[in-house]
Amino acid sequence: MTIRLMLGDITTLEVDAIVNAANSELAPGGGVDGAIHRAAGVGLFSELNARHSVLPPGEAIITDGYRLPAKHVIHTVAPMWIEGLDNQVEILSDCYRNALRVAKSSGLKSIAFPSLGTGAFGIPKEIAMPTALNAISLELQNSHSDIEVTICCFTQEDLEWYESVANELGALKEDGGLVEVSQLLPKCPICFHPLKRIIYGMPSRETLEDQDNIYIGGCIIMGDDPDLGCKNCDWQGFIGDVDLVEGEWLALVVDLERKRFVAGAIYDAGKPQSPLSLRPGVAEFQRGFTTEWLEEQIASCKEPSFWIGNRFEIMPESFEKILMRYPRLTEEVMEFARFENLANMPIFALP
Ligand code: AR6
Repeated sequence: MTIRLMLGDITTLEVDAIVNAANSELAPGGGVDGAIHRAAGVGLFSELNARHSVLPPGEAIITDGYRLPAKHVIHTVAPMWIEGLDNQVEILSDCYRNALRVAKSSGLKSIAFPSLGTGAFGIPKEIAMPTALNAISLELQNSHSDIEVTICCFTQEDLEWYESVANELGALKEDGGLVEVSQLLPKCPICFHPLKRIIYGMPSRETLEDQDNIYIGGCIIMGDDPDLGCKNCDWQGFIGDVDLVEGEWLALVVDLERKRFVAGAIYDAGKPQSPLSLRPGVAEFQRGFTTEWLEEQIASCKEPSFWIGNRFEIMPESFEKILMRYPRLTEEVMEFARFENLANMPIFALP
């Protein structure tokens, strides 16, 4: 499985879909968005305009390609870069992942991406380029997709960024232009087999779809339960060992329609030796939770959504901001937050 890197104008590519770095209003903008609208013609504008809807960052929709050589355009919105916000890489990953999912569910065989978020939205290239390669490779692996993926760079500098990231990981093929996906996936530190996430609790049907090799863990998460496993040599590890997720986090389920929290938990990522139940103040928060209870809470939500973040950010005055930043429940967040660790938290209204 490979990702093709090329230099060029994405509007000229004859692929099943090109991806647009759109804005949430789906209004024609500058950059690649402007170029796509100009090349596609007014039909694209009319189709988007008729939707009367906002596209939240990270999500993706498909339209016709109109006068473009590409059959379709998949529109996604990257996060606008704000130094210091901690979920932007996650949202940018969602853009790539959801665009690939839309392509797959539409039966497409080839897709070309621009460097989402690196123009007007200002995501630094040292963050955006590895995120793109990482998100695409994980999604291709997890969905066992054989879709042909191209990353179309508008400048030589961008192309060199991708090449150097892939090269560092030993993933750039010698003749150039092709990145070997298997080299980009996280590897077992013992036998170098690609690692699998261990999912605990209640994975959704979609999470499991096509993922024959994923580990399903037990019901209760303790501080020393592993996050990652190697099927090949039975090594088990923690996300903190492998990437940057470490420290104390708080996960909340929010009923967006009724504007209230329905469940929450504090958990410790990447610190196997410190079970949360032993910490003052945390045991109470965890007391009395069961999976059934949580299922009931979620079922009672008209519009459940999820918030996850550093627990020190949780201040009443920041709730509105939080909801703007995390307005959706993604599979990754569900996995990451691990539902069964949620506590029987008192219900309280948003300010
Ligand atoms: N082909 C391939 N890549 C291109 C092309 C092209 N024809 N034109 C530009 N790029 P940007 P963003 C590259 O700003 O950062 C718009 O106004 C460009 O060099 O298009 O996600 C939208 O409406 C850069 O590497 O997207 C939004 O409001 C990359 O495309 C906002 O900009 C992305 O740059 C989105 O900002």
